[in-house]
Amino acid sequence: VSYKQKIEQIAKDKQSRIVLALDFPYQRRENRQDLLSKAQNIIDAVSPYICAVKINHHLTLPLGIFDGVQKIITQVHNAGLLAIMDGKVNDIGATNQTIAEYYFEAGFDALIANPFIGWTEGLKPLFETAIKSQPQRGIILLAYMSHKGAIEGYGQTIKDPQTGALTKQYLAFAQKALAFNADGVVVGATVPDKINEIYRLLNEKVPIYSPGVGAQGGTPEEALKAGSQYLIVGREIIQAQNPAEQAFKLAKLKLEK
Ligand code: OMP
Repeated sequence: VSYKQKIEQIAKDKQSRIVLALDFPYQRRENRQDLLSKAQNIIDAVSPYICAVKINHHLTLPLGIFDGVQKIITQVHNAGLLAIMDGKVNDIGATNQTIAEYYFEAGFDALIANPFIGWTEGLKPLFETAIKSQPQRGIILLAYMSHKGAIEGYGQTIKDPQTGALTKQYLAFAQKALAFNADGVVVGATVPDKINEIYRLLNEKVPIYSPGVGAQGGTPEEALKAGSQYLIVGREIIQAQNPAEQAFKLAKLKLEK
């Protein structure tokens, strides 16, 4: 069973397409021990209303992946959820492979990567590492990021090296995600028009994950209407008065679509 099929099943069973971005602000050395218990408490509170937890450098740097983070992954799995590592992997293939081997050994089910590196000697060894892992792991590719500066890279007009035709960088990335059989693409909730363009191109063969709801100004309703299948949400849940209630509300939106 692929990662893409697993998360689809969990989303259906739990009736939630919310991926919790388990991000906390910088903590001074003397306060870092609290990070682990804070993370564990949030997962305990919101796990009934989410389908996966996305971990970023916010936790891997201070806690280490084989110490604190592995405990979090175990908790995530015990709650029947999947764990995504937001590594935005972006290096030569041999390095990407080593990065992936460590993350997968720690228990992550999927890894986010940057398609700007290209296939040969870039993404290919990463996809191969994911596919041959036991169980098979997923690779999610960025297609259009949620921040304003994304237009400078993902928003560029490019000339297709094969056909010579002009196209948008993000559409070329979406096309590649299809060709590589990626497990998902990330498109910012802040750019619903681009979500929709990409959605029409992908035709539900590759699901769209959208971060940028709330704190970054995107609205969940617009992202979902445009075609996002999963919402990646951090501060809007973590910094809410009642994170569980907030996660529940966001999960319900999709069902009302
Ligand atoms: P909040 O803005 O707090 O909801 O967090 C969003 C999370 O999604 C953070 O972990 C970001 O690093 C991540 N993210 C984006 O915000 N924008 C992107 O374009 C891509 C990602 C990502 O790859 O998850």
